[in-house]
Amino acid sequence: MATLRGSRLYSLLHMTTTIRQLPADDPAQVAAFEALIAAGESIEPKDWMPARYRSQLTRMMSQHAHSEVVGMLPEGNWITRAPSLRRKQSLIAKVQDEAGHGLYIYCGTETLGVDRFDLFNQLLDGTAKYSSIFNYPTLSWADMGVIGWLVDGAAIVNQTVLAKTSYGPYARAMVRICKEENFHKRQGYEICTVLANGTPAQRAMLQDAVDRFWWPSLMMFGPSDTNSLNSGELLRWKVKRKTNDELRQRFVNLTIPQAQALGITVPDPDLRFDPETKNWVFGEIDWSEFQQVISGNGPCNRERLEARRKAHDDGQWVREAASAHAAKRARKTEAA
Ligand code: BYC
Repeated sequence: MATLRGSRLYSLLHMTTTIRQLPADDPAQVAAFEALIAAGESIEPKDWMPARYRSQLTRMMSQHAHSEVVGMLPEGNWITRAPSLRRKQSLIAKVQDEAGHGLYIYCGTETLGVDRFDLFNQLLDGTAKYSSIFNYPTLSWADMGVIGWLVDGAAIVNQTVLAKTSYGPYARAMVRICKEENFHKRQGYEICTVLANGTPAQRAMLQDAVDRFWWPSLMMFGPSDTNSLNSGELLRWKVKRKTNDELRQRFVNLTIPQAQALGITVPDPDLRFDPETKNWVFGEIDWSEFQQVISGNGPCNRERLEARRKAHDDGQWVREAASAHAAKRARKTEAA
């Protein structure tokens, strides 16, 4: 595998150094920074920020960018098998949007002083996380509908709140991304509507897709609040504005009426509406499955990374050609 700017060792060393050798922050600067956060000001790239704020954002934003790029793979599998030209066009556009989202967020991450090539290397050598949801297979056309409806729906719930995050470049990227995600969700829900009103076989295909994607969609919001290691710090610095469980509950409350409108069920025998809290109370998530998936042992983790590495290797000539072109232009400008 050809990696950029060195080897797996380079990346591992880089990550270890970043995590272990965070400089000690000046308490007066920390106090001024926290006062800005308390006043609801946004933090911009040239502002002073605690080393830990920088590293937490780098972690979260790079995982998010990787998720967008890996997220292209399960849907990309269905472009050649879309049932009509219209469906093919909208699926291509959606997958292309996801590449764009990855690009905005990698750019945003670079405003924190990291090099996106280091981040790519961490993804390619398997040391970086990306969203658990993309490690599940897409077995039928209904999965394209259900991913748009549930996965993009979950992403919207999470990202609408992130559009108010304290780091300016990330918040602004989220505003644009959320607008596009809304189209993604609608195209997905529209596929689901057509299948729900179709033949018995189409309805069964939709129900099967919901049965497979329901629980993984709830896992997208991360571990329960009691086990979320990063939430305390991220909430204090207003990087996160709601907890994992709050967002998960909001997603369930929004989604169950949509499932009812489609006439399908979610695979949860404990689901019930609580009239007092007005919440849809749901059953226990299988956290051991979640741990397996985020540790690299989900149904498709290996396949996804192999596909990503192949795409990266196949793109080597494009990067070389672009660099040669940029060097030629620079020489011409110098000579002029
Ligand atoms: N998958 O302390 P916690 C999309 C990790 S793209 C994998 O609660 P935090 C879309 C977590 O990283 C969707 N890992 O973490 C794209 C942490 O590990 P480390 C991506 C997960 O950061 C294409 C550990 O578990 N969206 O929607 O406070 C097509 C403990 O968790 C997951 C984003 O990335 C997971 N699901 O909260 C369609 C949004 N959950 O790093 C759709 C930005 C947790 O300490 N990110 N982990 O080793 C976030 O909002 C937050 O980072 C999370 C996790 C809510 C995901």
